[in-house]
Amino acid sequence: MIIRRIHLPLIAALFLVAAFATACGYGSVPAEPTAAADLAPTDAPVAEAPPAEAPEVVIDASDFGYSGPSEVPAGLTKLTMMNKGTQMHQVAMMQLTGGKTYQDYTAYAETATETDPMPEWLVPAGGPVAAVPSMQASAFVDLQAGTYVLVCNIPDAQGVPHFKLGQVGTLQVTEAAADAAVAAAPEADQTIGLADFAFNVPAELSAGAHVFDVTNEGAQPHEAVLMKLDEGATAGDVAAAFAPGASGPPPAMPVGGVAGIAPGASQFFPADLSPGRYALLCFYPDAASGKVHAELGMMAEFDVK
Ligand SMILES: [Cu+2]
Repeated sequence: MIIRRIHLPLIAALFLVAAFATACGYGSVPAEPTAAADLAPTDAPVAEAPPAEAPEVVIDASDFGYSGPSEVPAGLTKLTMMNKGTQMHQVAMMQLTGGKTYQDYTAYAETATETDPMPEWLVPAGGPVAAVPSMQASAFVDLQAGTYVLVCNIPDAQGVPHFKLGQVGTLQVTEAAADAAVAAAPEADQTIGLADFAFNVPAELSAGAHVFDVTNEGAQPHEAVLMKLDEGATAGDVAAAFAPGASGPPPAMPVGGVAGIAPGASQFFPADLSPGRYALLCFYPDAASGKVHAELGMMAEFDVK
C-alpha cells in the first residue's frame, strides 16, 4: 500500500502502459467470467484425501470500485482480480490492526501526505499487484482472520489515485471452521527473495507457466512487480520512467507479482512467461527517505528462454 506522491509517477506510467496494452504479447492470462458457484471454498476432505487446492476468491475491479465477497474464511486463498474496468487496477491488501476500523483508514487516507510514515496499524498483506483492462492477476495469500482494506493506488489520467475515487474495499476474514480443509501451498518452481534492497532471483528461467514463491527477507515491507522488458530496455530504464516528473510509458509490461508484504511474509503468484528479458522492481517507499526501493537499487533482471 503506497499512497505517497513518490509512488504516483510510477503508477501513472503503468496506467499509460495500460493504454498501450494489447492481448497479444502480454504475459497475463485473459480474464474469463467466473460463475459464483466456482468461488465457493473446496469441500472438507474425506479421509485420506489429498490436500485441498486453495480456494479461489475473485474480486472484480472496475472504474472505480471492487465487487466481490465481503467475508471469506481464513486460510491459503488464491486471490484473483479480474480487471473489468478501462484502466489498470490492483488489489493491495492491508490488515487493520490495533483495533482500528475502516473509518480510521479513510481518515488516514484523506489526510496522509507524502512524508507521513505508514502507520503501524496498517499492515501490508500483499495481493495481486497489477492487471491491465480485460486481464486478470492472482496471488496466493495465506489469509489470517481479521479486517482488511483493499486499495487501488493506481491513479487516473489526472494523477488522482483510484482509492481517492472510491476504489477501496473491505474484506472480513473469519476464523476457518475447525473441520475446514487445509489447502496445500501451490507447488512453486521458483523463488524470489526480497531484501533491503535487492531481489534474489535466478539468472535465467524457461519459458512457460511458473509459480513464484516470494518471501520478504528484509526489514521493510517490499513488493515484487514483474515486468517483461521491451527489446533493449533495462530495469533501470523502467525505474527512470517511473521517476517523479518522467513522462511516457515505461519500456516494459507488468506480468505478475505481489503487492507489498510485511517482513517475514511469503506469498505465491503464477505467471506464464514468454521468451524475453524481464525485470523485477520494488516501488515500496523507504521508511526513512521516502524514496522508492527501486531508487535504492531494488531491481533485478533475468532472461526467459
Ligand atoms: Cu522493497
